Amino acid sequence: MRKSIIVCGDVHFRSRKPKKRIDDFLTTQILKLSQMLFYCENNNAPLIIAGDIFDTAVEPYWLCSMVANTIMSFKVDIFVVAGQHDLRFHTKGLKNTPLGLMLSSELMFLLEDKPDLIQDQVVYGKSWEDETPEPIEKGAILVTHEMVVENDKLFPGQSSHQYALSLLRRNPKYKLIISGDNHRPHIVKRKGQINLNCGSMMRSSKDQKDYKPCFYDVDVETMDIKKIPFEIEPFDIVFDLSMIDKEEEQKDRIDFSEYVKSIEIKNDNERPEFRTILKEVIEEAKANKRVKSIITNIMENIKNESC
Ligand SMILES: [Mn+2]
Repeated sequence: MRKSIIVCGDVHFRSRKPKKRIDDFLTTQILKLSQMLFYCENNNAPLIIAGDIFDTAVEPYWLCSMVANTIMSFKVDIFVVAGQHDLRFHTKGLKNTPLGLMLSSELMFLLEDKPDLIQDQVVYGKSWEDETPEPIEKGAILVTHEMVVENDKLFPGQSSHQYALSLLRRNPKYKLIISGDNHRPHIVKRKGQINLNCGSMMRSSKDQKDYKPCFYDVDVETMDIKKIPFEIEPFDIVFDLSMIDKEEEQKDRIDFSEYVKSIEIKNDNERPEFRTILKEVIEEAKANKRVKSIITNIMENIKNESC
């Protein structure tokens, strides 16, 4: 019989639905959790979540209760590491957080640098910004919450990431590294090692239009990985596309209202000099040379006339 662990990442349980989602987001989240737990129970397998179980450390009690009730309706062990979203102000310690509550009530178990034996496998955990535990023997499993990318950075200028291949190369004693944080999934293999990055459970923005969220069934003996798609509605059923279209239209227009709001004027003495504001706006808007020279000329003319 297949001996497996069921794996997912970045669940992000949240009480407030993302902008533009028009479905019953709460029910959708609970249904997905139920789908996974149902699968685990039927396959007699534990669930491992690679961090960011809750979206914020201030999710309300009623959301925690719904999650707890769902977990209690199944007989499944859940092992987790903490992501930065699980922490209060992204600082260490789970006291006074929804995840802390799940752990103290033993609805979830925290994987740490002292290994757990799960399905006869030695499993270590590395929560966000923890040190990578060094396994005693080869062939261990690591569950980690850190930014691992397959090939490309997620956005230009991203620096706090690492590449899947180099992560595997640097940690040869792990046969499987399950990672969360990067919401884009990948499976990267290297000389008998695997990095499984699970991706997010929910679609929360228009960038995920073609994204099909999944969880994974990993056979711990053969390392065969089965991808199990979450049951989802088509994108245009759960997202307000008209709002997205409008946003696309406005994409190239730069909105300075936030910047203007940020210039709080209490009295005339504190009013920033007009030239300073103009200069900052030009910088923000990345104005081209022609625009810059027109503005400079006008400013020169104003200066000359006022002299
Ligand atoms: Mn996340």
